[in-house]
Amino acid sequence: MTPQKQNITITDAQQDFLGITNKDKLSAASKRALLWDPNLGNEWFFDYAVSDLKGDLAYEEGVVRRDPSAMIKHDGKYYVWYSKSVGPTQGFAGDIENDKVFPWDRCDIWYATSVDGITWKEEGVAVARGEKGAYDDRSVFTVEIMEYEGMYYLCYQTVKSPYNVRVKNQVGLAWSNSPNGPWTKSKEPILSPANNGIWKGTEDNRFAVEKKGDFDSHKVHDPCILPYKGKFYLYYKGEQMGEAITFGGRQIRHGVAIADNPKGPYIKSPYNPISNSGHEICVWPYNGGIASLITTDGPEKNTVQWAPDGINFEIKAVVKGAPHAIGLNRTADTEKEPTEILRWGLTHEYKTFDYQYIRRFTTWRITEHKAKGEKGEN
Ligand code: AAL
Repeated sequence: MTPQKQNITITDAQQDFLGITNKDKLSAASKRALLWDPNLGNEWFFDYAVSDLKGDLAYEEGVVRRDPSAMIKHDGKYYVWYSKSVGPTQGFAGDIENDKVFPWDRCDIWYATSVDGITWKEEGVAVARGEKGAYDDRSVFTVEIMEYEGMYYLCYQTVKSPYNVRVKNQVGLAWSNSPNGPWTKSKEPILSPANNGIWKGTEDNRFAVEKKGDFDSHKVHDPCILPYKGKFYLYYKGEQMGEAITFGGRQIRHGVAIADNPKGPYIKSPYNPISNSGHEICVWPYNGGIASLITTDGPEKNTVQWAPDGINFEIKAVVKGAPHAIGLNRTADTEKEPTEILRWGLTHEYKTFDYQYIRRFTTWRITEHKAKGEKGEN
C-alpha cells in the first residue's frame, strides 16, 4: 500500500496515538499508519495452540489421516471428513504405477463423528477412489463439506493414474441427503486446471515449461464451496506449471469459480487469482463478505483477509503463524467476531514425512497487556 496522497491531514489525537514525532515529517511508515482503518480492532488477530485428539483420530502408526474438512453438526454429533491412506511414501523414483508417490496418494475419503470434538469415532469410507480408467481412479483427497437446504456436498481433489510429476489434478463432487451417505459422485470433474500452459520436452519435470499458463494451469487444489449471495463460490488453490519460488516461498495462488447451483457448472472468475499467497483454503462468511486465512506461501502469508464481495481481499491482520489445513467449525456464530470461527477446530500435523494425523487447535485473542504478577495478568 503506497500512499498517493501528498497532503495528508493528521489530527492531534492521531499524532498522539501513533506516537509521531513531527507532523510535518512523515515517514513512509507513518503515512501508511495514517491510512489504517480507524475501526480496525484486535478482533482479527489471534494466537493459537494445538493438542491431540482421542479415540480413532489419535495418531495411528502406519496410517495417514490428513486435510480434515470443516465440521458440521448432525443429530448432536460433529462430523468430519478427511483423506486416509496407509503405508509409507515411496516417491517418484520407482514404479509409479504401483508405488505411493505422496502421503495423499492412494487415499479414500473417510469420516468420523464426535460428541465433544475431542474423542472421535471413525465411521468408515464416505467416497472411494473410482474404477480403473475413471478421472478419480488413483486418489480422492483433501475434501470439504457443504450443507445446503438439507443436502450434503463433498468436494475433493482427484488424480487419475499414473500419478507422475506432471499429472493434472482436478476437483470432484459427491452429494447425499444424509451426512452418513450413500454418496453419489459427479460423472465428470467440476473443476479442472487452465489448459494454457505448455510443457517443455517430454521428461516428467514440472518446472520445465515453454509457457506457464494461468496460476492454476497444473493443479486445482483444496476446494471449498460456500453458499454466497444466492450463488455457490468454489474457492480453490491453484498450482501453476513451471512453479517458481517467489517471496521466499512457493508460487501459490487462490482462485474462485462461481455457480448458480451446488452441482455447477462452476465458472472461474475473470478476476482470478484473488490471492497471491496462501496454501490450503480456509474461508468463512463474515459481515456480508468472505474472510480468508492465508498461510504458508507468498508475501502475504500469515494474514487474515476479508473481501466485501468475496473476490477483492484486503489484509485485516498479520498473525504469528496459524494451524495448517484447517477444518473449520461451521457451527460457530460467524458474526459474533471476525475470527470467532477460529476459536477451535481441526488441523493436521506431520508426525513424519510419511505420516500425518489430525489434531485440534484452539485460538485466542490478545486483548490485554500486563506484566507478570501485575493485577489482572492473563
Ligand atoms: C495439501 C493440499 C493438497 C495438496 C496436498 C494434499 O497441503 O494443498 O492436499 O494436494 O497438500
